[in-house]
Amino acid sequence: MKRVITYGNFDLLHYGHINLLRRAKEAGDYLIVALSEDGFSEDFKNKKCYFGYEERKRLLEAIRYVDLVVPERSWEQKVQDIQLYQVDIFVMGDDWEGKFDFLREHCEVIYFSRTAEISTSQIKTDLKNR
Ligand code: C2G
Repeated sequence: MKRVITYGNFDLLHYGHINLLRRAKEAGDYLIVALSEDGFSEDFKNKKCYFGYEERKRLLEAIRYVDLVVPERSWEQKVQDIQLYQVDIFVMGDDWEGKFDFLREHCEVIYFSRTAEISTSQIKTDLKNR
């Protein structure tokens, strides 16, 4: 069984995220999502989530492609996660292209193209301008 992992806030969840999760699942058989905890997101990613961790976790668990949601608490946990969850493939959108190549000694690394036309900031702007 090929185990895949990916990381993110997934807030506000939109079809760009779903496109990523679908391709991540298609790359293997079992998809783990390491979901940024609120504190990590605010303190280290400078992103204040609209939905709290528990709500974002429930949303992700309702997606057919997602098999397990675990917390992302630090930038440094990826190698440990790959070992702990016996991960074969690490996946991220290509806005992260090259940033996680150091993981190639532990597992396959794939960067999928982002869904260009949508982003949470774009959604917020569009809603404001309505
Ligand atoms: N994504 C995408 N297309 C979009 C928006 C996002 O493919 N239009 C992808 C991103 O490339 C990422 C995933 O969806 O792979 C989650 O996006 P975010 O929630 O913005 O994740 P990010 O804040 O980049 O956190 O340790 C890694 C970080 O936690 C990644």
